[in-house]
Amino acid sequence: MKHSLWTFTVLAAFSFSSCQVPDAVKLEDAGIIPIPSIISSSSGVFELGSNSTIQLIGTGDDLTRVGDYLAEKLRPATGFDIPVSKESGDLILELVSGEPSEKYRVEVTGEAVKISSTSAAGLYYGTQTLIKAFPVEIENTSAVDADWVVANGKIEDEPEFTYRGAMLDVARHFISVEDVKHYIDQMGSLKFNYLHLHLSDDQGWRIEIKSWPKLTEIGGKTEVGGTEGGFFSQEDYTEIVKYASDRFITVVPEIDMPGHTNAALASYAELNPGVNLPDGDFTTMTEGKIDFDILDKNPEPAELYTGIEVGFSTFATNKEITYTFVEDVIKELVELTPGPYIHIGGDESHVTEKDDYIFFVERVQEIVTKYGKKSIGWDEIATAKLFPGSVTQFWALEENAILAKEQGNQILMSPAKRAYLDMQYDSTSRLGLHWAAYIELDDAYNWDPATYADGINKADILGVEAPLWTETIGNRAEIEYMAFPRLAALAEVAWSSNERRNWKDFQKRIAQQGKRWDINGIGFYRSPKVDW
Ligand code: TNX
Repeated sequence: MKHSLWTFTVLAAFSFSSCQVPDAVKLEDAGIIPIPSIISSSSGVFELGSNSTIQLIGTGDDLTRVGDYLAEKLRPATGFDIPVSKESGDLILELVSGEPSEKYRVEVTGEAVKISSTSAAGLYYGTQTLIKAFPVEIENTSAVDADWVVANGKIEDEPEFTYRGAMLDVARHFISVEDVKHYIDQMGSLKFNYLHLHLSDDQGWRIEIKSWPKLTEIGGKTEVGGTEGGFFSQEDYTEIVKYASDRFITVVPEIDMPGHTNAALASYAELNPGVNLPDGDFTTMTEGKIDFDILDKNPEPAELYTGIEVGFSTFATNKEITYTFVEDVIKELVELTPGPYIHIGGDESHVTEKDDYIFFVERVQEIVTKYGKKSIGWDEIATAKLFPGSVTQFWALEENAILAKEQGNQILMSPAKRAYLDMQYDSTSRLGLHWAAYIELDDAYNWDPATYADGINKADILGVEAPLWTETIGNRAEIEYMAFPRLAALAEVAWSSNERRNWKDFQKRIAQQGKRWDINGIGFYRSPKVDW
């Protein structure tokens, strides 16, 4: 009798306590991507309730924005008010004094959650981590019934690389402002901090340049496959820059040159040295060389191009008008771009003579420098003299990365075999190319930027970028299918140290992320490597 009473008491106490304080998955198992540097757990949970409030400690618009962001993220699914104030709160965002860094700390106790950092960006990353520590139902956009608990513990985190980028090719297929913003939202949640926009290519010119209006009037009209193209007005571009910056993401605009310029050459004949479309007649070339004399006298605009060949176009590198043009474009872009970089392209200029290419790349860097910015270019630019601070984006040739390093310049790692989101997952993928590789989720995950290329070490690397080329990708659903889940793998490659990363653990965490994407309505690729 005594015994069963004891059993009853214990059971009652158990069920009573589990009813009062619901369980939460430990922070280690919550599915946080990218994996934070340090996670330690303790017993108990913090529970968000209808009286919860956010308290801001510190000053500045950025701090308020992060507070509002957290509130807006937590309100819909919980149905709670979650006011933001300086008074008091159980969700505390503290901007601490000190050298601003992206490092942040999250401390969860039964009473409160406190996120602290010396920068608003750090607080933003902390809120992203916190959101992922809540049950996945927090992603709902209308109220659902759930226990809004986070396990007690402490997270300390900081990024491995200062540049964590993603690129959208809006030239091969135009991508609308709305779709770019949607991508930015996902980038923000994965702690990316640079959005590279590939704004011009053979198939389209996508940014309004007021001093050269035909670029968009003519060059923006079409896209791959011959469908209608489009372009960003300067207002659209500014809106993207602002939207990104509100999420601590800096836009890097790219004008690809001297190759990949057919859309510009179709818009303005005077830029055209007369190289024609692939399979077209190269009538203005004599013995494989471009006969500039003929064209200087009688330049013709190129035809608009809607195929997917590369390497057939070039600016006339020996004409002064080319540099007037480039300077006008860069000047207008710089006025719209608060970030430090202008991307000058430089890849696959197969019909530009080597000397002409080098001359061009050096002059363009000079123009970028004149307007107070630094250049980024695809790895071929390292065959030219690099200006101090110019960044070489490694995509194909290790020897070019080495050339950059030898010149004392930094490298942005985008190896096509690992980081290209337009590569097919396997031979059955319905979208994508495979000239570099098939890239399954584990291929995108299992590489170390610091040992990937012989002779290129951590200190030589500015960061990691995941490019999405769009020859085969034409709408939001297709973007999502190619980018996710691989973008999350690359976010972890860029943010988390190699020692901290582990494929088996990532497999589990990405499955939880998949549940969030399902709630967000993101149609990701269900890689067979993951038990979704
Ligand atoms: C190579 S990567 C290119 C792009 C293509 C891409 C397709 C690079 C610098 N140039 O022009 O879109 O392959 O995967």
